[in-house]
Amino acid sequence: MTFRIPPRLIVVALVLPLFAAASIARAQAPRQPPAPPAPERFDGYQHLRVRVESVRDLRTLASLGAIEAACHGAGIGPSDFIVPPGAAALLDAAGIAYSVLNPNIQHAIDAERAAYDRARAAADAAGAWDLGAAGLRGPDWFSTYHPYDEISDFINALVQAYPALASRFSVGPSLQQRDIFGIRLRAGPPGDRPQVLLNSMQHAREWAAGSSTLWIARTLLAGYGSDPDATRLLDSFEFLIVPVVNPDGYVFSWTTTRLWRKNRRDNGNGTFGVDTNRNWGFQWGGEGSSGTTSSETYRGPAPFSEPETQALRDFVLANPRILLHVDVHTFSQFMLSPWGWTGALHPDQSLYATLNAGMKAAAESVAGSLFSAGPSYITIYPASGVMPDWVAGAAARLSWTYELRDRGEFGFVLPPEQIVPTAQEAWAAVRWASLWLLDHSLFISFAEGDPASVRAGTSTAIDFDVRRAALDPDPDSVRLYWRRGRAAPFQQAPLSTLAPGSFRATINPGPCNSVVQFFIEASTTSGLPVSYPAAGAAAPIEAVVRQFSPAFADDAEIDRGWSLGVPGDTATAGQWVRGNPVGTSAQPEDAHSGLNCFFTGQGVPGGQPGAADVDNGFTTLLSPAINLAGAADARVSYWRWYVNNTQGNYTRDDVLTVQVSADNGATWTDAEIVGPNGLGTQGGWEFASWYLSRLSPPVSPSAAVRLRFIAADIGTQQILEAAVDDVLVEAIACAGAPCPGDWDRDGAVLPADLAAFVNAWIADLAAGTLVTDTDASGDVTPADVAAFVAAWFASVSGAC
Ligand code: 0X9
Ligand code: ZN
Repeated sequence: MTFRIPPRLIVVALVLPLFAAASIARAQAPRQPPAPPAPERFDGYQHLRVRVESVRDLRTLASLGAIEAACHGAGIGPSDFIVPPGAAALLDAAGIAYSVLNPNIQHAIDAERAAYDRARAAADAAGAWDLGAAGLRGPDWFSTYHPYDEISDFINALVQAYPALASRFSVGPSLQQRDIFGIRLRAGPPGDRPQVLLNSMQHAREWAAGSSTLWIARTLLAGYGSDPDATRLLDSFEFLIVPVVNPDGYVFSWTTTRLWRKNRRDNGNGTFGVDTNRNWGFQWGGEGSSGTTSSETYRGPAPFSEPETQALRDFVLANPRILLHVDVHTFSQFMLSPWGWTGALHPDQSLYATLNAGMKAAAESVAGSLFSAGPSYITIYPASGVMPDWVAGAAARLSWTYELRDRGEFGFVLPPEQIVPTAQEAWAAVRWASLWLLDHSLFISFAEGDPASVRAGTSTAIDFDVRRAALDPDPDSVRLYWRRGRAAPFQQAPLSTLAPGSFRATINPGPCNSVVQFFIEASTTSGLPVSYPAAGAAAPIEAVVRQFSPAFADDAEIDRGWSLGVPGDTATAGQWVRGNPVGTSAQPEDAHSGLNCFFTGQGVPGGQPGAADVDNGFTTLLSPAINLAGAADARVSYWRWYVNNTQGNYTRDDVLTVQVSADNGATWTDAEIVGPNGLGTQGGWEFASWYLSRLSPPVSPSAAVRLRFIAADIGTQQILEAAVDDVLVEAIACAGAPCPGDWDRDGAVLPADLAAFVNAWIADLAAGTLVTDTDASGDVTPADVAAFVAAWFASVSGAC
């Protein structure tokens, strides 16, 4: 195939005259040499997912000229490589297992270029691209990828089409003096509105990342005034979108090497390129970055040595109202929160976890693509000097890396038909996070979810968090207001601080079966009041006061009837045992408490971590039947340990599944699934707790409740170890039924209950909600008053 220089986009210019500024920007960009060498070809190059089992395997791959395709750095486990023709046969000979994700990279590259040439010819013939904005003729601009100049022209065309909403800006020049341009989107004057920064293509070859941020820009603009979300977002935020952070690399990926990643720095020793996403000056130089100039993750000679990172750094610093930042990449379908440089959790992890879950669900709801979300280091791999770590760490903004489609089938050369579906997923996630931040000035939450039950007693603790979301909280402003029943005035609960942002309120609830209502108030440091729930006293949380009594407690010191493995288990090694574990790098040395715990497979002292881990299937730890008959709910808690070295493994396997059954094991409901990557997969004892009533679907307590822990090693073999200790199941119940005369559920039967009932009955006559249909006749009648009065008299005379 002969390479054709992408023709300068004059078509759009004919239809939509461009601003002079844009022409100047383009005039500054160096022209391509008149006859560039033909692009490098990748005929017969294959994209493989290789099961790397040793450092020797890595050396073999390197000697075959394998290119790391997802930049994990050298590691054991499944990793993607692009290998030259013939390499697969040599891997076979070396006994290294792999699966073929793409049998010939060049086919995808050829198809991609053919699609561009076709679209380009159609645009020339029609005299325009269809920009989806101004109703132009011609091929859809998003039906193909576009070279740098055409992207620049597209930005100008958007600005031209939406002058009231959009403007072009420049972040600065690249190393080769190309403009790193961006588009600013907002409706109305700037005011002090928060900003959202989206940038893409730090990595040149990740073309679908660039088309996605451009598509988001177009979607916001085209939707303003018609789509309620786009309208609200442009009314509330200023969006700053920088589609091509690394223009030199991007141009090179069109002209010469399609799979080029880094910028085009001449390293002076025959190698080219610094990975800008290892060059940021926060924890620069650490794990997951390379000092070798030829490496795909070469960090550069010093933090911020590159003009691209300098310019973007200065741009972020010059825009202090950036609240949300997403650095968009491809591929592998992840939403990655900080940190990348350490496995330690970010101080705002609870906020990040909430946003991770919401963005993942939003992206998955578009077309069913699966995304994984979690802190970068433990969810994909360590990387230091990455932009989001600097944005979160040095500039204190909320920051993510997105990895868009796919999971390896096409990788960086994603077919153009997937440009729009990929962008729609990115947009869904960005939209969800931005809207969430508009609705949440502060992040107020209960550790185990909004309580449905509180513990009976005179001094009951309610623990909750008040942390930053869009704004910072004033810790001195935090209050919890509560009352017995539904009618008394609210009172302020005494509070203590458990940790920064974590609080404990102490209340004195009424007897079992009464209710308490409560809500939280706090202010931002800027004085904005926030209530949780949002309506505060008008719609508080209501919880029933109940006894929490241990129905089953097992510290694993003695045999309390668990089954270590069940019929149907498939693991050939590493089955559950109970005992005193011998530590390896994967398995605990000590039980959580006492000597013993449950764990998967006993290693030998000083043995390999892979010895006696779970292999080739799953192994089940099954509890004895637990009697929860008559309970309203139950709380299950335990300490678990789980190690799964699946970093960089994009397929969903190798998880620890915890399930519960209310029918003695006939049917099961998932309680939690730990892994395959992210939180809870790095070893160490971790506490988990959940309520039967909160599961999906909710589980009703019965006389034969069972728990099971299933540790699975599916697919490629992993080092996998699980352990469980200190299982506690608490029945949540009251001895009797709620007192029928206690209308306001404050725990006392008083004349006020009669008055309250009559008021509610009068309201019900009009509203017809049937809350006062005491005699269950299906209608609100005077007989209901009579029935309630009778119940009230029975109650005061001691019937309950
Ligand atoms: O390695 C990168 O820079 C990103 N992945 S990519 O395949 N697009 O190159 C991921 C960076 C995310 N951060 C960490 N892994 N720490
Ligand atoms: Zn990337």
